[in-house]
Amino acid sequence: RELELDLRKALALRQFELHFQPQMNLSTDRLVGCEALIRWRHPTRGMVSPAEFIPLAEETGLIVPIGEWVVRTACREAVLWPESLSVAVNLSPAQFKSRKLVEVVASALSSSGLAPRRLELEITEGVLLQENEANLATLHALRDLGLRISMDDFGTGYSSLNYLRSFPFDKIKIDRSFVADISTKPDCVAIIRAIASLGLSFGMTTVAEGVETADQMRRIRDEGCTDVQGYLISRPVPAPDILRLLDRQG
Ligand code: G
Ligand code: G
Ligand code: MN
Ligand code: NA
Repeated sequence: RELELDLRKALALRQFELHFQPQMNLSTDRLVGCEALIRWRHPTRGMVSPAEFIPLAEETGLIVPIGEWVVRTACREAVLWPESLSVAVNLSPAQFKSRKLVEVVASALSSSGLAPRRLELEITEGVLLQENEANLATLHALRDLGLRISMDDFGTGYSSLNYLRSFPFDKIKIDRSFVADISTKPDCVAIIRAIASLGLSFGMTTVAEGVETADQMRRIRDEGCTDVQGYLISRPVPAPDILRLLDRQG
């Protein structure tokens, strides 16, 4: 496959970029962190979406070197930001199978000089679904480095609630499908309220994802989520734009 051959060369040819999407705290209305999202600038296809190439990178194992580049680059950028801002990196299931993961993350932290508490790793339920014991041990080893762990896309997989018992996450990211319908569907309001309350009981931050309208934001505030992320705050942007957003907030 042509895309696969191109993907093998993309790292060496420096075709990847990281964009960052800010997250805002709802009690202070200030930016508290950014999620790093990879972008592939392909020489002929233009920007290829990670939704397209991350699955391919997973199948081929290329996610391991690409993921290493992501975490190193994210730490190097975040160390230039104010200390109040954290950076979140997405990890996919195949990265958890790599023996090197903990070592790579530790090395990214120490070589960048980023304080470990400013790094967040986002995992989806798929990670815990596979090889439960080994993956739990990896999660604990990562946590022992001093960083934070988020459960991404919460509410979309199976037995989400059980995962909250098996591992103490620092943050729950409420899947944007619930947010998308919050203005029109009472059941989505009820689900978001329940997750916010669960987060409060467990001492976890709750971030509503995909917030696009002022009405969604108002409802999310009312339901007790602690943070928001979405186009209403900002689209994912290159690192220099994050510094401009911070300037504007004063
Ligand atoms: O940014 P965008 O909405 O196009 O991202 C699409 C998907 O790709 C999301 O599910 C996101 O979590 C995933 N993704 C983006 N960047 C990374 C990355 O660096 N590593 C992994 N594993 N997934 C990523
Ligand atoms: O799976 P994960 O939650 O990591 O994916 C994040 C994805 O969500 C990114 O691809 C990002 O571009 C996208 N995203 C971020 N904010 C919004 C939003 O407000 N609306 C929509 N539709 N997508 C968003
Ligand atoms: Mn994510
Ligand atoms: Na998500």
